[in-house]
Amino acid sequence: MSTYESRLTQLIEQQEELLVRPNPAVEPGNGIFSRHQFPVLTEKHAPLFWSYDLNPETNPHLMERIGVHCAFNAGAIQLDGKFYVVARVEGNDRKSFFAIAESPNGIDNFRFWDHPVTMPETDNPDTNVYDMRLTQHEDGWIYGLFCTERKDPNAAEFDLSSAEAQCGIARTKDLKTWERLPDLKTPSPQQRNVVLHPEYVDGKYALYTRPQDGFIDAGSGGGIGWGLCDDMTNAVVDKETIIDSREYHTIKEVKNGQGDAPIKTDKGWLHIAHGVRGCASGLRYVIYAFMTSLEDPTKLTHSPGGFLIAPEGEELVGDVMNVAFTNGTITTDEGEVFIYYASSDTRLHVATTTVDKLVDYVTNTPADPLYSAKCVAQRNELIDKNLDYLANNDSDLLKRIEALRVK
Ligand code: M1P
Repeated sequence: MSTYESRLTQLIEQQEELLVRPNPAVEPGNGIFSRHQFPVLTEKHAPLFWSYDLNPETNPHLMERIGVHCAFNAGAIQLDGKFYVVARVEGNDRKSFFAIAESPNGIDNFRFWDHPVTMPETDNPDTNVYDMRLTQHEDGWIYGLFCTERKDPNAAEFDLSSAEAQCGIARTKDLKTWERLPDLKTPSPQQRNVVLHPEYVDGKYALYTRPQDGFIDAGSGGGIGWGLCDDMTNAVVDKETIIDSREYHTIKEVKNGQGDAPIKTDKGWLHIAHGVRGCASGLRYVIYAFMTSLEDPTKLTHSPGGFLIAPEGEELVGDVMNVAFTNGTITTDEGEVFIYYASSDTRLHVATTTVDKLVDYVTNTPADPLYSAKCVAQRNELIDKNLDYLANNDSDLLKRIEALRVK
């Protein structure tokens, strides 16, 4: 057998195994959501014909020609019962592009479509595009808002790193054909993590923004912003109001950003976002949740303390370490929630839960009291309530918990 034939057989077998592998929930978890055993998308999910020249005459060693490096931060949507993610796929050349993968159940069997998304450009070409948020708006369009990154036009001659991030906008009806619209204009020097609210507010489009002074630093940008705009074909936000602020010594002290569009629940708009803090090993990205009012979506009503999802195990390691990031969720008519989160800018995972559980989490988890002494008081309150409960109930399971205590 030639090198070409044996390598091709191996590659096909490995990919077949990967694509159909079941992805069971890891139980018991924390009761809020379930992690699943395997990532839902990796670079190894990319079709072989994306990276190899499959002609044995021109590629007898069956070498990769244009490598796919990773598949991560994905927007998500359910259409006609199928689960779709629009992943950020990155080539070995560091450039990201969007590619759609679909699954029958949202947790495994994801397969990429044959071609990545051909995203039209504006007059100002995008150097890099990533992190699409998909919103099915009540105007009938599916909008994809994403980061468009370009070289900073004011960078000094030999500064080849400074960049500018802005919000690119495209819309589609079928995820296949995309109409590119002008980039969003806001008062802020740069923008990333901009998300379209699914409903009109006061007859206008509403956007979650993330004002930032520089490409990395939020600077004077105070947190997750909110602004209204008249027209998505020429989107201008004149005024940004901060609805979820950064806070000293919290999981979101350096910056934060809206994940996907919020989930509408009976109790309010449920948001899943990311928060960033600094530490000796660099920036640490975690996922957190909050809720805003149905009547006034700029009003924060619940802000559970701490993170919802933090990177753990192999999630901690990748191109950009210590990152859990989300820009896609799917909520089914049955109230199941699929949170697509990526780890360390390398691979995509899913956490499954329900609207009921998330509402319970957001409304019953106490807010961060911001001081250690207050955190101890908060925990003591829970401990005392539990010990009192154990003392007054004597079912077998409670007795077993009681037996674990220091006597
Ligand atoms: O590298 C971690 C993340 O950094 C950025 O997020 P933020 O704008 O909050 O800093 C984005 O580039 C994101 O894609 C990336 O995962």
